[in-house]
Amino acid sequence: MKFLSVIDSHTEGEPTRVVLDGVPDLGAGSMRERLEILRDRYDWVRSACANEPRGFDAVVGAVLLPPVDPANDAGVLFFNNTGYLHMCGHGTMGVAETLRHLGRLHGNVCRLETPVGTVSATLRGDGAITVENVPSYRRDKALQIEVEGLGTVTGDVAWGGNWFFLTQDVGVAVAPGNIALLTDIATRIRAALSPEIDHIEIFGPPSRPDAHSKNFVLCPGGAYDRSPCGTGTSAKLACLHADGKLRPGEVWRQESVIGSLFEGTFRLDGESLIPSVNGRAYVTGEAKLLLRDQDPFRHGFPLT
Ligand code: PYC
Repeated sequence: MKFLSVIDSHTEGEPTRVVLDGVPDLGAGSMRERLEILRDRYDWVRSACANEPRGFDAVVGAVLLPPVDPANDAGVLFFNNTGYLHMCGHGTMGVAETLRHLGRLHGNVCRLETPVGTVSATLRGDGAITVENVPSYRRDKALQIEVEGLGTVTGDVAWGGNWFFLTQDVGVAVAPGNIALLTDIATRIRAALSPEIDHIEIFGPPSRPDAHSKNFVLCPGGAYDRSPCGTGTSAKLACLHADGKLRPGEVWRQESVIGSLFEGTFRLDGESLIPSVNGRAYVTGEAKLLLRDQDPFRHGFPLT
């Protein structure tokens, strides 16, 4: 029987499952190299944690590893129900809160190596955590695509640690009652994009008086992000700056489809835009997942 020790948390409603123990040795290479080994040889770790019956489609997993640079606190590889993420904003907050819960942090700042660069998380008390993300930028402005059943949709393509297609142009309110419809629309938009962009972010007016905007984010595995999406908020900041609508240090409050909130801001480092995203993460459980050899679903079953 194999086992995986995990700690579950949520960040503004979006789950993170940190895998602490039970992952086979991934070597001592870069985070990209270790990600390839995890994907190519031990994908069962991902599937067992993120797929039913032990997980569900919204779960983002995070394998915690020793860092390459001992000055950093840990390395982390993020995954979901269908594959691997380059970075994850809400997941970084979940990892930081998990490390604090375990007493593994020495101060209130933790530095984590990801396959796309090192990020930091500053714990501010009461679950509030600010992530300083990788440099973010807009690649395409006002791209027009033809979407089946929708016609022409206009949006930007931006990098915030993952790739996003960002649009306001769908004619459906961003509201919990429309999640099935928004999922269908976002899935059609993704199908129309070539080359593929794996996250689709649809914006609308906020419901909360303290927010600037509300979003619906379709993740690669078909689940929607319950949080306002840390990498998606970073991509949005890059677009707002490129349009001259947000200056360094100004705060953008991004509401999620379920009504939770991230606060985003950025600094400029030469030509690079460095986003910071603030949200709240809470540990929800500690578990040892048991994967018995006789259990036909010990490695989960994909629904997509
Ligand atoms: O917070 O960056 C994020 C994220 C990506 C996918 C789900 N959450």
